[in-house]
Amino acid sequence: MQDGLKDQLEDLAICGGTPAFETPLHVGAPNIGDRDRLRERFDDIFDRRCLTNGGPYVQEFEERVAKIAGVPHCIATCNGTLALEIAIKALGLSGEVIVPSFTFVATAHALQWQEITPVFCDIDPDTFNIDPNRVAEMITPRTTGILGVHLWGRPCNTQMLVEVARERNLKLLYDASHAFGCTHRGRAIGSFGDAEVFSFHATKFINTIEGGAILTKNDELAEKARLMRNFGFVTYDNVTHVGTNGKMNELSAAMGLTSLDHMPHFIETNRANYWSYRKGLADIPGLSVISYDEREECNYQYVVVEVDEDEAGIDRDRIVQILAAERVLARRYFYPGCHRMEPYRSYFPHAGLLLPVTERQSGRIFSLPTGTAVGEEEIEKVCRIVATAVKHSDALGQRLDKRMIAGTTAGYRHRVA
Ligand code: T4K
Repeated sequence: MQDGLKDQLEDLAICGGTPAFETPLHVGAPNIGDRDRLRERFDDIFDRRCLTNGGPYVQEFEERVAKIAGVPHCIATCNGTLALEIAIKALGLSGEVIVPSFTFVATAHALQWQEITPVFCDIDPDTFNIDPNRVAEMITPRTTGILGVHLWGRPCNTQMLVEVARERNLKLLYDASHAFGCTHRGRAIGSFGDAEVFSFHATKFINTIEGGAILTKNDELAEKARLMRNFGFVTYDNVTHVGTNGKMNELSAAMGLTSLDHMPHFIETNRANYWSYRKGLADIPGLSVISYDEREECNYQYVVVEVDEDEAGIDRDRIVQILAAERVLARRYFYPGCHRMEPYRSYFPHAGLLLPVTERQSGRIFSLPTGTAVGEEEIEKVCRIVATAVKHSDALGQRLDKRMIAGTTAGYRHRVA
């Protein structure tokens, strides 16, 4: 290990070697912008004593996000899940809504929370997004909408989905949590369907610590969502809609504005990291990094690797386990699919039968750390670990007990160094 890169089986931490990293590398380590500028904004907020309830920073954040998404309305919220819940309510969804299972569980929960049944639809094996050819088969008389997810920032087949929605008179909502700053056919994500929702959680490339937003072109829908975000208050003593407290606060908006100031830099860093991984993993049999359409704008927020176990000689879970021992906390986003999580697993025990692609693909993918917290040097090390694991897959297979794998990443979850 002369160059600090691991080549031999014994170099690997899982086989007794020293872990490659002293401090864990996380998927989702937040990007922090210019701290001085952020402190200035914080001071300004405290000087003005306007901390929340539609202050000037939230308004500025909404204007800038709306402009990037190319829509007239942005309603900033305290997180992406609340944004989904409000959008679902404001659109009047009820009964059943068709949604992919291969997503973060918040997508399904936002429906179930309002006692709307998420009807899980399979994904397209190439895009990993909801398969529009399967959507029509899932429609029943109780269906009121489709909730697509632009997974990892890669767009859904919006053309086909809008056709189905129009034909069957369904609302079309997108969970665009991963897709801020991305385009599809040259048009900004945020501008498709009846409405779209972003997440600005700390783990997203533009973050407001916690935060989200609803984007729409529909004036009436925007007005409703805005009221619902603030308990339904029209004026001080007049409530016209059932509402919740979904407001973004001023400190979060200041964080968001400071993030936006650095947006080109964050994207460029993600893009450079993405290509370093592509290069570093290119010659490893059985491994491929999911691609982004270079003709479009992408945020490259997720570096996702697909493992073909037959070719690699090692499965996804073992690779994740080997990386965890090196303190590289790769994540299996979004294994095992919502239909295998509660309460959905109990409600629909046989859902997997209709989700063969989800079942297969969710066992093959993992995400690697990116963002401003990692650079070329770390990526080279990570790639070499993976290459060594694949090279010695036979020997490793005999040493590693698969039963140990399930808890591997969970054990590191809260050890954010
Ligand atoms: N729809 C989709 C498709 C989504 O992906 C999400 C959120 C939502 C809806 C809902 O949006 P929000 O309501 O969250 O705005 C994380 C995020 O919490 C979640 O926002 C995100 N998706 C999801 C993909 O990832 P977990 O449970 O995996 O989080 P956790 O605590 O394991 O953190 C992820 C990693 O980030 C850790 O390895 C440590 C690192 N980290 C995290 C935080 C918060 C840091 O280094 N520093 C930090 O401050 O869900």
